Amino acid sequence: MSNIVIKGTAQLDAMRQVCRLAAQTLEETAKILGPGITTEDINTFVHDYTISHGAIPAPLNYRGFPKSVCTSVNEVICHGIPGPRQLKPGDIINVDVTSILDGWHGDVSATFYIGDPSPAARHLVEVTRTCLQLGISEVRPGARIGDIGAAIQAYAEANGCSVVRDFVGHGVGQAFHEAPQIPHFGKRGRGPRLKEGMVFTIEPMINQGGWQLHTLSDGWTAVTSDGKLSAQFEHTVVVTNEGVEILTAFSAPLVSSEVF
Ligand code: HM4
Ligand code: CO
Repeated sequence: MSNIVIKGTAQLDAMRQVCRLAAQTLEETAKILGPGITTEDINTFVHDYTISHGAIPAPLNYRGFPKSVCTSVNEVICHGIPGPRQLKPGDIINVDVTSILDGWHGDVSATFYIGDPSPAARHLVEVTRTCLQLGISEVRPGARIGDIGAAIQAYAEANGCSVVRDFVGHGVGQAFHEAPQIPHFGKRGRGPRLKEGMVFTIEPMINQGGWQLHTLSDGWTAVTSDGKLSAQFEHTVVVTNEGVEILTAFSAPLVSSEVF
């Protein structure tokens, strides 16, 4: 857990393949979202799409997680468990896909609108999307891990939002979660230096209200303590000699199939 694995050419080719599949899975999932569908429907789609492409859904049975995808609605910050909850107009939902292909993991998530969002929900989701972009923009050889969190925290707080402290981005490769940890808050110039070949997620969870959370009795579902909305976007990235390559990049709009 404390050893940062540097990926070479062959490993990066494997990571590109699984990350492309994870991004495709999320892009196809976006097309089934809408009022009336349940988070269980999303789980079924992600599970079947993953298996039919020769991959394995990483969340299933990971440390006892019971489903193949995380679905986090409204005040749920992350690790929402799919079930009978029906989506309704005005909801926001993060869908977090992690695929395993040939033993390599690709991790990506996005927050989607169901129907027309309230102005406050739209503000939160757009701030969160920009936070991910600003974090990614810090990535280059020689930069420090703290630079990523500092950029994200500054933008979130300047826009009246807060940054979740309890969950961080992480190295990813032959394990789902590897070193290093990537906090989405912190101070510029602090932490380990980034090196070419490091692969990790950046996945800011941004709240409308306070950053405090609690976990439901299912042992997984993390919710805001004040009941206000939370949003999240995530990419898997690699440090290149040029700067950064987004391995889970999309060709389609990230936020909503209905609004954009
Ligand atoms: S478990 N998603 N995510 N997420 N875990 C099932 C679906 C899951 C996580 C997770 C974000 C950051 C860190 C982690 C983690 C250990 C400590 C066991 C390596 O579990 O770091 O797990
Ligand atoms: Co997670």
